[in-house]
Amino acid sequence: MFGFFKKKLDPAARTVLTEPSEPTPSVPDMASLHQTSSTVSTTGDSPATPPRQENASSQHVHFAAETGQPGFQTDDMNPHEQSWAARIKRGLQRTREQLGQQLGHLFSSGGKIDEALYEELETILLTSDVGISACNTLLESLRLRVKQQHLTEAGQMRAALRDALLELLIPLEAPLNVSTHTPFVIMLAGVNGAGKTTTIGKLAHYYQQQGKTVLLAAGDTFRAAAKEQLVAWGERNGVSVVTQEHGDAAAVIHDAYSAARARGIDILLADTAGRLPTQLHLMEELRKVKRVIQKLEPQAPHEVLLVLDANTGQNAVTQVTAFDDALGVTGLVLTKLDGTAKGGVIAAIAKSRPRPIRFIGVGEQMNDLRPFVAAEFVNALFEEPAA
Ligand SMILES: Nc1nc2c(ncn2[C@@H]2O[C@H](COP(=O)(O)OP(=O)(O)O)[C@@H](O)[C@H]2O)c(=O)[nH]1
Ligand SMILES: [Mg+2]
Repeated sequence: MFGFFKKKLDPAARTVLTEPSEPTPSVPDMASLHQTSSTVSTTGDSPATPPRQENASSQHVHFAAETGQPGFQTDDMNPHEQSWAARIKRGLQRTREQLGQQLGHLFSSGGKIDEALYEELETILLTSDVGISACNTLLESLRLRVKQQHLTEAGQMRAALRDALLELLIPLEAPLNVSTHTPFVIMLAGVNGAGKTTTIGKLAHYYQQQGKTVLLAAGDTFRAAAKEQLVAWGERNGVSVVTQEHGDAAAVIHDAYSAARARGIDILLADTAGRLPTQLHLMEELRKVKRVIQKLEPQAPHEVLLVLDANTGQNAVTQVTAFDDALGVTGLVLTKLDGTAKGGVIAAIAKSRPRPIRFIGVGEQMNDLRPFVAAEFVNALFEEPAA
């Protein structure tokens, strides 16, 4: 891993500066590197940071080219957009097979709208992890539409259900506005394996494509390989990563914030260790991260992003509630929609603890993350399967 990097030692700050050995689009500004390295090293003395002996010597900043330019070349937008449409459709394939195809069957049965039809519909919705509450809401909304529009045939219900689902999901469509603060701090939280680190890599790419500068903070100090995983994403994106050998999440993210501010970075993406909401001491660690950053910037973190694995189905709802109670969740990322038939959980979230779904993940590649667009999601779900 580290063989990819040229290491530079700054003896005064005792901070390791590393930059990708690959040719980057422009030459690093060494003055800014050194300025930042001293910023990083001095924050170890901050009262907000728990004192640790090796603190200063154990800080690492993996520097990428410092240009203010995106390190990643953008794709041509049109093919990219097309491929996203294909990706989301493919990504929702399993949910569509479960939900969409069963609905298709039901609606193409040629029957009349009657109680039996509503009952069948209820069963289909529940098996797609829509949840009881959202299911009831959808059925009520559907009954109303059927009445208002004087629908009688089962086939006419398809569009009505689609509209009902869209109405339920639209309030969750609230794109994240990162231009309110510089640096804009996004802290990612969630259970182990939800996709936090991968999402950070994808988000770094996403924001770079918009011409924004990004810094990553390796706040998962529990899992052995977590830091290396983040550094690898940094290398792929050509962005810098702040790490520590023996730090805790609060110390790493605190120092990363100082570095980001010193360098005028637009967005700081802070990784954290996975935890279950029942692990109270770990939830307390996240609250500490918040408190420590707030000493530097009272408004930060500007976004607490809860990353949810869509495979967990109804359990995702439990996670939203628990993390929100403990931390104040401001946005959600729903990952791995590509591998699950449980995409209906999105409706359950909308009903039980609505929080904006900022992004959805439909694969492991850099481009497999996009802002949540309710109509796009519903369309992909109701799309007829390709012949
Ligand atoms: N198929 C698929 N896999 C994903 C997605 N997001 C993350 N993963 C995979 O999920 C696994 C765990 O991800 P990771 O980011 O390490 O989770 P973390 O523990 O929350 O940081 C990795 O193998 C990722 O490649 C997604 O949207 N789709
Ligand atoms: Mg991780």
